[in-house]
Amino acid sequence: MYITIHSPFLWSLFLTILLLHSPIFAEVMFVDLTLVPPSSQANLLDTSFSVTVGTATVSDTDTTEISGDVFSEIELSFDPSNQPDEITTVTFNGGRIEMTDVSYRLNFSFLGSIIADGTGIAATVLTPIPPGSVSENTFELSEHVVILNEGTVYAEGTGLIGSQFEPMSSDFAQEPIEATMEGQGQIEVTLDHIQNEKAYYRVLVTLPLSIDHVAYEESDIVVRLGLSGTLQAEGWFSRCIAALCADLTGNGCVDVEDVQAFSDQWLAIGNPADCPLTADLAGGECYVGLSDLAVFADSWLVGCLL
Ligand SMILES: [Ca+2]
Ligand SMILES: [Ca+2]
Repeated sequence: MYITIHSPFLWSLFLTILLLHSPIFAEVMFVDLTLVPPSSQANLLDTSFSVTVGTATVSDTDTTEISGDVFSEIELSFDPSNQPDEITTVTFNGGRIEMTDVSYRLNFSFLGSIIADGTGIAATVLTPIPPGSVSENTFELSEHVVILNEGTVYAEGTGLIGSQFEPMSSDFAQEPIEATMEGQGQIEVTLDHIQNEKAYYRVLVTLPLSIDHVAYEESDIVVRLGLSGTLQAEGWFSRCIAALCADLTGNGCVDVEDVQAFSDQWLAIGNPADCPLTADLAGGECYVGLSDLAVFADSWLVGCLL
């Protein structure tokens, strides 16, 4: 069959493929990490609310269950048997983590009490200066931030303390709290199974959280919010492990016809849970971009009779 390449774009894609045609380098995977169900080990956080009046501090604690997801971008390499070799970077790109509501009651004995409620609180995780580095499956939390950006904390007092303590309200949507972290997180990638020329991997991220935030400070009253525990989230990605994954026309050879088919899906986006894009050869994020092109280029002319 005689094929003509009409569009200049197709030509440039074609030339890029020829240039990229080289051994594969580290691959970037886009993984939607979902928080695992809360247990005593993870996603059940201890929170605290404390009020210091003068030199006396009264505090109360409550637990909160967290759920939701964290979008991540992971760069890693694979050995010839498709086992994960080395994870080099991890970048968190947001997502939404919900907290169940919390309430606190602080007793100042005969002086009265302060009642506080945290409702509708949600947060997101970001890497301010991407990418975040990973060494031996460990990353520094100082390279990432948790931002509380939804929900409110409302507190008011009764009795004598109530007359000293103006009702306080923090709206995180109006004034987000950006919490920097210390310590180290863990990231693990394991090969789960291989099916239809694709390898499927599981990612597990463990992130110890410790937030201590001054929510209010006026004359001799200081209000602090605390949060500690472990966030754990898991996700999946797949990658093409056979060169003929790039044979999009299904004739057993990766050639210019496949470039045409590839370009038809170039920059297309679909639902990762049921991805219709055959050209999504890498990343498993159901998007056809440069990392897919690199895999395509690596498969160039495989199976073709020359
Ligand atoms: Ca083909
Ligand atoms: Ca892709």
